[in-house]
Amino acid sequence: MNNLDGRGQGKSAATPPAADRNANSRALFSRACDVTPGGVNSPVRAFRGVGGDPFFVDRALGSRLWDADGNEYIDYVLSWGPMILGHAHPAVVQAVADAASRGTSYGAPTGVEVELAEAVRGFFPSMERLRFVNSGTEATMSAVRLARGYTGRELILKFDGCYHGHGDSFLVKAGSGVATLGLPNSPGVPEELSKLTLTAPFNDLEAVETTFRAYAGTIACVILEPVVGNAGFIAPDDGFLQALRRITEADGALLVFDEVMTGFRVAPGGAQERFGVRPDLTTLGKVIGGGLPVGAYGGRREVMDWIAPVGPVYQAGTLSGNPLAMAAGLAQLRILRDEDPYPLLEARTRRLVEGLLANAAERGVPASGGSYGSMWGVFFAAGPVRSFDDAKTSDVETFRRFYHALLRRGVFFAPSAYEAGFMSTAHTEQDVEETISRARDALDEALA
Ligand code: KE4
Repeated sequence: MNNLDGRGQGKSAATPPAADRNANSRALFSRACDVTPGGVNSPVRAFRGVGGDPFFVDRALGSRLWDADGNEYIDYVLSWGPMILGHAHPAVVQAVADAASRGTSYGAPTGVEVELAEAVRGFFPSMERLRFVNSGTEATMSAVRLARGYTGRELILKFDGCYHGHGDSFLVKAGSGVATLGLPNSPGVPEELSKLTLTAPFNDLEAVETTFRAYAGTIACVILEPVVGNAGFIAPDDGFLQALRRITEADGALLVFDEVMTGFRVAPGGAQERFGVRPDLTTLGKVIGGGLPVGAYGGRREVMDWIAPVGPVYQAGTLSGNPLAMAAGLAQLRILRDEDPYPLLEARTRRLVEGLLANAAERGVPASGGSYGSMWGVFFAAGPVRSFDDAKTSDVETFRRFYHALLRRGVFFAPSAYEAGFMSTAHTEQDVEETISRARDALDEALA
């Protein structure tokens, strides 16, 4: 099946033996478990949220993934967000190859870092100054250190279910892998540090106002996923983000939008463009690296000027601004900017969610969901899901059965009830209709 730019799908690496379609993945998983905790380099990949063992990827192209046994999947995980143009886009692959031929890292500034920074600022004008790092975690850790340094305050406020990477201050009622694994707070995070992280339920404005009254003048920042993706997909109530802007402004706390996932997804300029709220700081990741390790944080000039070497707040990184990662990110952002795939991505994503919800409604299965741009989510819960507590009322058992029935039918969703899904420009209309059809059969199997 061709995808948007006419690239045909490649032949699968190997046709799965009729007997066992997972033999190679199972052998790799066994070896991996002998050398790496849980056999994975990031917990959510271990399928603990859905049961069973993970497949190992052999290759990917466009909207497709093939595993080590040659099984083909329509991919909606897309590396948890980065692959907005689909896998192995020729422009991105070529940019990385060209960059590699000139060396892979210098530890000195390059022109491509400046070009990518200018391109990012073109999408996010609130990022008057920005700094590249190597992951979303580094971006959020740095943004919080900066907020504490700039304000001279120590407390931060986050929301239950929001995940901001694995920085110590964030592993307090976090979402994503922590939620999937049911780890409320991670061991190893000092109690003294956890006490500096206040939490509130997402969309609970009263809780936020109460917290600010109780801790007036002592909160360095509020950090949030402006559209939650790490507790499943949860949209902000009308006015919620605007109210956070007003409350933080009045108190002198900084407003930090963690747009690592929402950036370039819910709109070209992220949630801050879609909802018209200008945060003091923004963190980015995923899409800006085109699949290579890149994060970024940035915002108001007078705040960012507190970052070394201009200011006293220290942050550094050997591979920050890596030329291959910058080249991949720049290639991807140029296409997003010049080809404007957003109307198509939004329509295709909306159609997918509509189809998945219709499948459930036709069978009397409680389900709710939504999407903004190319980020989406569906819960096996009647809804509306406005908070992490609401999300936890989902029927995870039905989700697990549905998940594996769908995987066997060649569709790869995030292996957790508490994750958002994505869409790429490589997903065709036929891919989406085929997905809805396979999901209908998978749901019937799950309910049988
Ligand atoms: P990384 O350190 O994983 O690059 O970014 C951390 C991060 C920060 N903020 C938000 C809103 C994020 O979604 C993430 C990472 N997202 C998860 C998936 N929900 C990454 C997947 C994983 O942990 O393997």
